[in-house]
Amino acid sequence: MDQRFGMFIHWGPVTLRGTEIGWSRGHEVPVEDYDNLYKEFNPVLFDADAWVKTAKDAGMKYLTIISKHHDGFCLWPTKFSDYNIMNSPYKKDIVGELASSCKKYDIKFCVYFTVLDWHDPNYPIHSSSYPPSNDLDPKANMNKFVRTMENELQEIVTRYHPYMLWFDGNWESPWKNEYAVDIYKFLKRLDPNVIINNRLGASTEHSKLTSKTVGDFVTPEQKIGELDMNTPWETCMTICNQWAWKPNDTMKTLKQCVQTLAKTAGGNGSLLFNVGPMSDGRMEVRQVKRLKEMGEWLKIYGESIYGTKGGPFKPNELFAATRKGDKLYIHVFEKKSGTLTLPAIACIKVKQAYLLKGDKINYTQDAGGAVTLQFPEQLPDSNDSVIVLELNANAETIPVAS
Ligand code: JFZ
Repeated sequence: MDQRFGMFIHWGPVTLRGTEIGWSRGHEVPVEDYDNLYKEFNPVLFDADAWVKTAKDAGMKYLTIISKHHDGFCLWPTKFSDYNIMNSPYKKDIVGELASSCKKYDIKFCVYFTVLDWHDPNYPIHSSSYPPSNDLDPKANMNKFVRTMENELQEIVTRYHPYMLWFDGNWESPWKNEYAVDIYKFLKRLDPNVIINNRLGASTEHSKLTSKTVGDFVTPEQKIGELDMNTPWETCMTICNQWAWKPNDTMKTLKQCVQTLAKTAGGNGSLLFNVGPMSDGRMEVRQVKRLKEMGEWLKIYGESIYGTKGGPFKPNELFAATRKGDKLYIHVFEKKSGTLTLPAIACIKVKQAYLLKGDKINYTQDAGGAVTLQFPEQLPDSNDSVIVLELNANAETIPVAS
């Protein structure tokens, strides 16, 4: 949770069409066509170091690559399915090369793995849809399917030593919670330190912890999680709209990107920010540039993000708060008026206030503990200017303001 910011990568032969990974199979792209794209997949410009360097320069601390998405194609050389990268013209271990580059650049390497697999004949559902199809193939064999899944996961864990496993595709009826409980135990036996997300147990609820959750943290998708000091959470969100590359997809502005990160940290969560590289192996120049701009912001303001806790105030459109030691960081998104009054922090005194890496800020604190900050004429950063409040007590133990 201290890392706060990671790169999600959705990629595969489907980028030759520019439609959504998995979901476009049998819709925008006919199944016959989709399932043969791997024969043309030859991303000769793929450079693992370049991708990892892009993550590093963005200020990201970890990276999660899909190893297999719902279309069943494996980006690593697996012994347990022929539908893998070694049978494409490219024939290089994408997952392995990224694992090595991450080691080189000190980025934590993590792996996404889908449960449901519409391509595997042993999995009973063969078509992409939500709500899921009710058409269950009687020739499918879930026991065999689960065995293959275990074998593939064993390869991934023992070969690439992922820091974290990010499961997905746990919402269809053939998947049972018993399978998930077994696989969770199996994985923790293989590597007691591996962290596992909450999309392994059979469920359609990803944002909240439930009594049946199998996994270590929750995963709100395409929305920022709510302030929560108890349950670890990681929001996954796309830099554009589609998970896999789409030509001319609308890209988020720098303001949206920076404020998303600040609101996530302000809610005590992490942000897994998704990039979809192109079919030739490169990431889009405009996306790399945008990520770099986030990195530039983090170079100045990183101390208010990494290793902080969120709260004690709920993030909103005007501001978010993070905290570490005796410091409270107020992320100011918008200057609606000349001042900002924060919810009261009872029994705690603000000793001084200043712009992070900048000048003093005038403020008052009333008898109830509410602080009013006086904004300068011009805030230094139009996306998020951070004001530091130094307290006479530990900021991390302040109860969350209701
Ligand atoms: C899932 C994947 O399907 C998606 O392609 C991407 O990998 C994302 C990170 O995770 O997203 C979902 C999950 C559930 C539904 C739709 C998309 N759903 O229940 O409709």
